[in-house]
Amino acid sequence: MLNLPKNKLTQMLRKILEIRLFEEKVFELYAQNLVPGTIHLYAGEEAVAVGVCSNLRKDDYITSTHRGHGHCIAKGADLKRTMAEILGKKTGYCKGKGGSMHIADFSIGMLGATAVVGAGIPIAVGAGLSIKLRRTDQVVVCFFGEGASNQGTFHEGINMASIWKLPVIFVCENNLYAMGTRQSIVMNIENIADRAIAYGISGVVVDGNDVLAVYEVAEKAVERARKGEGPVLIECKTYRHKGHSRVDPARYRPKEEVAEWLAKDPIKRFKEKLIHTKVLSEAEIQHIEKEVSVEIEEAVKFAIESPFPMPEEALEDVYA
Ligand SMILES: Cc1ncc(C[n+]2csc(CCOP(=O)(O)OP(=O)(O)O)c2C)c(N)n1
Repeated sequence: MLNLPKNKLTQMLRKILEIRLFEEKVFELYAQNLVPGTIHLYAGEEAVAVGVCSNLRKDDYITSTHRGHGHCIAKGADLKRTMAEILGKKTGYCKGKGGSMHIADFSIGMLGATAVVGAGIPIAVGAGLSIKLRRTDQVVVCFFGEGASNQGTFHEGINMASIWKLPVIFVCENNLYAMGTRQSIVMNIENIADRAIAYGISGVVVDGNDVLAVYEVAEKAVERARKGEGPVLIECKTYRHKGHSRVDPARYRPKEEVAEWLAKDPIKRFKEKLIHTKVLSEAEIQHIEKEVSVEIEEAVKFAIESPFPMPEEALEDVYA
């Protein structure tokens, strides 16, 4: 896998760091009361967004969830406009009216994040149908959690994508918990990927904390979808470092389990692999980290200095 060119691997490292450092900053800003509403952090799951999106073109699409910062950044979102949206500012992607959970930007193929669990799935299937009717070779990636895979939208969406052979890659981020509910309490299966069998498509389980493993599996799925061979369900086994949302201390998780997963941190593993295989030196990695930190500071400054939307703009851009 490390036969990927150095610039590609460096780009992947930069993205994974952007997501982590961006969210650490959002976490701080929340504590300073600068973030309206709540936030759902993605820390610990970055290898999924980066491994998958590193296979996508700008004109490919993604749909996302309430935990969407990582997906947006991995798909090429501008850090300044993303930060401004999270802070509810007019310069944000949705003019500050969407906030953390509803970032969309069609120009980079980001069809939208949604707070309604499972709601991105039919949107992705619709985009897949549009690609098929327009006869382009774009693909759609649909990110969702294992909790969402219990929703009707998952079952109907995946069935339609299968019968019509739509270019949709279903990516389940299985972080073991839906809010405080452990998967084993609500599902009699261990692998969400097994659900693919019921719809006649292939299902693959991958280590979601290994960005290169995710890249490899996604590469094959994207290739198949581009050729018109239909959807694939990829289940990425991963873990969120924090609670469900910013207000959840996550006391329902055993300490040993948390420690075990923190040791499998996707960023630590990727850095170690790059150093071990001499793709990048420790100094080179530190340099990239510094550059990313500066970029994030600039995004924070931009967002803080941007104005809030005016109350009279509340009904603009509303479609019903
Ligand atoms: C339709 C719907 N039902 C319930 C909720 C409340 N809710 C928000 S996030 C969440 C858990 C989602 O779990 P999962 O799909 O596994 O994603 P994760 O948070 O683990 O990334 C729930 C139940 C919601 N937002 N929408």
